[in-house]
Amino acid sequence: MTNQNVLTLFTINMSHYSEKVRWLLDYEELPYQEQALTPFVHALPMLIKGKRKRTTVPVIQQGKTCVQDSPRIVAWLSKEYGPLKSIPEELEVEVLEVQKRFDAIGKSVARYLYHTGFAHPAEIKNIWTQFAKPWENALVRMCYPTIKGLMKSQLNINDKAAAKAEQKIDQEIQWLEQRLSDGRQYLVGDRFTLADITAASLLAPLACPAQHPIYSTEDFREKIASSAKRWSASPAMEWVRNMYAQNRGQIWREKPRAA
Ligand SMILES: N[C@@H](CCC(=O)N[C@@H](CS)C(=O)NCC(=O)O)C(=O)O
Repeated sequence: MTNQNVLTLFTINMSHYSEKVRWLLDYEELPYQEQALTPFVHALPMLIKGKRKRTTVPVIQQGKTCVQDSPRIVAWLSKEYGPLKSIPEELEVEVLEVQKRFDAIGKSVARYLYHTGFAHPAEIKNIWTQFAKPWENALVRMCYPTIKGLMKSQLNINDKAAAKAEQKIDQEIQWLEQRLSDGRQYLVGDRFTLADITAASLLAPLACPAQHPIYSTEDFREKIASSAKRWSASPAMEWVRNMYAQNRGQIWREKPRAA
């Protein structure tokens, strides 16, 4: 790959949508460099790169091209590097439907986890600043109450909304278990696809698979995701952990660079 062709993936370490695209790139064996951003500090660069009035990660960049939003990134990768083995042509419609379904619960998962997670500021600050430069580290720790307030209003984190998020997650877990009830291993067809990558990565912060560098830590499991223990022995969460054990491979063979 020439410099112009290098793929750069902008992520946040705790972000499950980032994990979805990271997993896809790893599975498709598309070489990329990951740049890990510090929450809050990420907003302006992502707003500028994304050009969509949004501040979200993941964003993928190749030369002057930047694509924001995970399903748009999937479509762009399919166009540039397709056909992708995770989206077999004959299963494409169904695979993309399942992608849409699980993309739609990402916000509920984040809302639900931050609702309990914010009771553990030391752990949240440590995770947020894993890749921070010294000035970012100081800024995020100093502004934590403000950042927390902004996130609470932006993500609508309150008791009522968290209870609704719990119901929504519960419904999707039931859908997943119903889908797997005939003994199938994969969500669409008889092979591993983007449908499995999306479902497993969007549910990973609840299932806390051992392979994930953030969700597997004791601080994350015991503090941030403590409320998700209610599902932890469910067949759906076991399926997520199996997908990780069997199909994820090593995450961060190369540590991301701080952006
Ligand atoms: N629809 C987007 C959602 C991405 C998203 O919500 N990302 C979260 C992290 S998991 C984020 O960037 N939050 C910070 C922000 O909105 O500025 C996608 O699929 O990429």
